[in-house]
Amino acid sequence: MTKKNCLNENKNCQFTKEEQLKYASNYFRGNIKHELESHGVTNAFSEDSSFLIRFHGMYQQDNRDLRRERFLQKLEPLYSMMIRCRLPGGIITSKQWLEIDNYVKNYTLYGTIRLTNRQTFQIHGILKKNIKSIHKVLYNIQLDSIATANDVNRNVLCSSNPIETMIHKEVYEWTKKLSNHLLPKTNSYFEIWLDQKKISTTENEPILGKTYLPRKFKTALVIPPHNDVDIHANDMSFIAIIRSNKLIGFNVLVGGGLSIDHNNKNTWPSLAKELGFIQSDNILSIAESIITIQRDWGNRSNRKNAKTRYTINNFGFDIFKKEIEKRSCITFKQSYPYIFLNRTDQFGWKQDIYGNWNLILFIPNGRIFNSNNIFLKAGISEIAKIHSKKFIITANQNLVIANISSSEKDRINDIAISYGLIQKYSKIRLSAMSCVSFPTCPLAMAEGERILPFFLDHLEHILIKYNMFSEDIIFRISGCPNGCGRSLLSEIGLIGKSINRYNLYLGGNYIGTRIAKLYLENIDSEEIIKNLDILIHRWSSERNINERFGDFCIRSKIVKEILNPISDFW
Ligand code: SRM
Ligand code: SF4
Repeated sequence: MTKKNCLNENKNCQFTKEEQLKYASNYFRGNIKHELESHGVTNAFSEDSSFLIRFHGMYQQDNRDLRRERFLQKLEPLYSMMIRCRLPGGIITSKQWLEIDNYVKNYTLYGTIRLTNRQTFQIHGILKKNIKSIHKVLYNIQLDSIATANDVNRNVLCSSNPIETMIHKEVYEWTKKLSNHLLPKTNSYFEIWLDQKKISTTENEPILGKTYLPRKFKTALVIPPHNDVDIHANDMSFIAIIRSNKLIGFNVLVGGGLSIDHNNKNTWPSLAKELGFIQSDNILSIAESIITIQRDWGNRSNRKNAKTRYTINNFGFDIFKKEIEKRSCITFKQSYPYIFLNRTDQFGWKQDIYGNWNLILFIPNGRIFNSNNIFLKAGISEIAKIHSKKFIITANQNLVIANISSSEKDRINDIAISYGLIQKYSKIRLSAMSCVSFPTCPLAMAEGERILPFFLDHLEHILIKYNMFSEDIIFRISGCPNGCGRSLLSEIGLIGKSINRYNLYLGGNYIGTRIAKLYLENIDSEEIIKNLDILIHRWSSERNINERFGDFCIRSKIVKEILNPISDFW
């Protein structure tokens, strides 16, 4: 293994075990095929293979609720796989949806589809013996799970607001092109999961390289004024600049990211920084330059220091920017001004500029299942049977039934109502988000998705008490400091520490351009509610006109504003 990717040639640089595995895996093949075909006593992949299958969009998990009971019964954990589909911009046809819905019903342990905050869906609970069947289903409907996990460019986000369709269509086309351009080129996915023949003996990855990226890499395209994709959580973002109703190009940003380690000051969240403006047709060149710099300069000896924001910090922003210009032969122009007004999806029936209708459904936590009174799974599949166009998964874990003609509208509305898909919810609930966390996430420290309704019930009650019920607050939970629920970009953010204990962060803003600051550490749900009651009461009586909760927390010095996360976050 060469050391040419070492961060610092002079130091005695050690590659991580993950880097060595990637290098030796022959483009993500490793021993996966053999382990897939051997039917031993375990339902699990080995540790090495479970790392490598991530490059094919799967995670090995077990049901953590059952761990203890199975241990006592001397059974191995209930292993299964979660698969994440690649869906640039979140667009899926109704026909594809029906096939997925059908698969989930017949082949999974949990029977649910989980919309993610990166505009795709995850299927949890697929047994190893069934894993090839999901890839066949995906292949038959022109989908796959390539590059949705591990050290590659992940599912590319695109604003999902269906109203400004003309611009949306153009930006979505760039989203697809970017996704395809940055995709791994190896044939290993097709050989392992679809039994296709090896097409060439010499593979190469012109953009990503043999050991791919040092860490996961995230890309988003956004159409102001809606920051619905949360650009600051991304390594690379493109802000569509629209003048006279035309897309004239993009402002480019780099280095956003949110994960931290509790009490590890060498980790910090970061907002993405503006590089400048480019014309639309320069987007692939610029993206390729950014990603190859991260490939070549990113830290491969410490995965906690490997994301783009750390590379930028290690080398310096100006040097990073100059290198992009050098590699792409494109000079950034001055960024254009733009504004963000919100992040939350618009719900209900909305007509686009062509006169087509869109029904934007609120999906609590993105979890598609049938409960006692809301039949999300059944209702959406009924709609998919009659609506021949597309659905859009939003980066807020919601679903748009898009492009509905006026003649279809009443029928779809009737189905939506009869299955309970259209309900009245408070603003705070509609904006809230949590990561998955227990029982499937192996990294979970505290509850996420399952405890969100508890907090929202209490918060609604508090808002009613202080006459603030019509107000919106961005409230988010992440079950651990990896921060998948994007808590550090919320006005009230919880990050799990251990069972029923969280750190409480405040002071992020409504539009997602300010990082939240730690207010209280390691408190339980009762203390969280008690403290939020006091703070919301103060906000209701001391706020300036229309002042948002996050802004109030900063102005009132409840928490200090984070101007430079490296020095101010901890
Ligand atoms: Fe995430 C890992 C779920 C968005 C930061 N994330 C995980 C895993 C795969 C756990 C694991 O590694 O075994 C979780 C699977 C749980 C499960 O059972 O489904 C998981 N992440 C999610 C999802 C499903 C949360 C959701 O409820 O929507 C999101 C899937 C997005 C997708 O479709 O690709 C998800 N994860 C995020 C985000 C938010 C975003 O990207 O906008 C972040 C923070 C932004 C960022 O990257 O800085 C995020 N996830 C992480 C990290 C920390 C990465 C790091 O920089 O250190 C991990 C752990 C890791 O990679 O080592 C992680
Ligand atoms: Fe799992 Fe932590 Fe991500 Fe939640 S934030 S899904 S607990 S890794």
